[in-house]
Amino acid sequence: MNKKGFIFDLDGVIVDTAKYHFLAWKKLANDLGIDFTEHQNEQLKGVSRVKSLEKILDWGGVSVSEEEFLQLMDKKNRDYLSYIDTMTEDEILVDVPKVLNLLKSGDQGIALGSASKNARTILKKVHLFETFHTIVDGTNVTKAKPDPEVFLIAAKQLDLEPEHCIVFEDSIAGIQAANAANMISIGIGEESVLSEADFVFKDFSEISESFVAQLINKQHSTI
Ligand code: B16
Ligand code: MG
Repeated sequence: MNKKGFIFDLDGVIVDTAKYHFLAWKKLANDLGIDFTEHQNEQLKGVSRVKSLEKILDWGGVSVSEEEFLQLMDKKNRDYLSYIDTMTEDEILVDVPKVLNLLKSGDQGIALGSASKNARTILKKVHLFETFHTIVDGTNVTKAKPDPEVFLIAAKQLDLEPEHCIVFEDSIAGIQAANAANMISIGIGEESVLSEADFVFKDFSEISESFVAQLINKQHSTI
């Protein structure tokens, strides 16, 4: 039987937490007298919390001490956690359960590969925690995407070779990380943004059962 590893990013793939990151970063930035737009928020997708704050301070031309930096990160996260506290399974993105169920019934490896340190909390909120055989998140990695570390750890934990893994990602850095890991990269979002991906779909409603079967059965080089 063919067994592949399917590795899912969290924000922008399984749920849309970008809107909550936006609200929390905007409040923090505005309190510091810095403007923060949705366009800037786009540039923080898939980017770690530390790097996100560095960018915001840089955009605003604001410098803070190391201690203040840590306090600001903590403040943002507390705000963010208050938003995700009310999340339910209704916030799972369209047809994600359909694909997860296909993989489960096909006995495939299912992993999470996210930059978020809150990934486990969010998966529990939307009742998907038990669906994943392994979860690799911001608490488990030392190098952020586009470094392939997060996906390579996931493959290892699934006990599968990287070339037998498929990554679903919404960020450019995440697609680059999947490509660097020698995995099949599937972009979820705009073709124009995710052009480095092996395949791009607007969302999971465009992913058919036969495409999933093809991913499971074909060799890397022949897809
Ligand atoms: P946290 P992903 C990423 O999640 C988000 O896209 C990014 O905006 C966020 O800064 C990062 O997680 C860290 O999140 O503050 O919760 O640790 O797309 O890799 O699932
Ligand atoms: Mg993402």
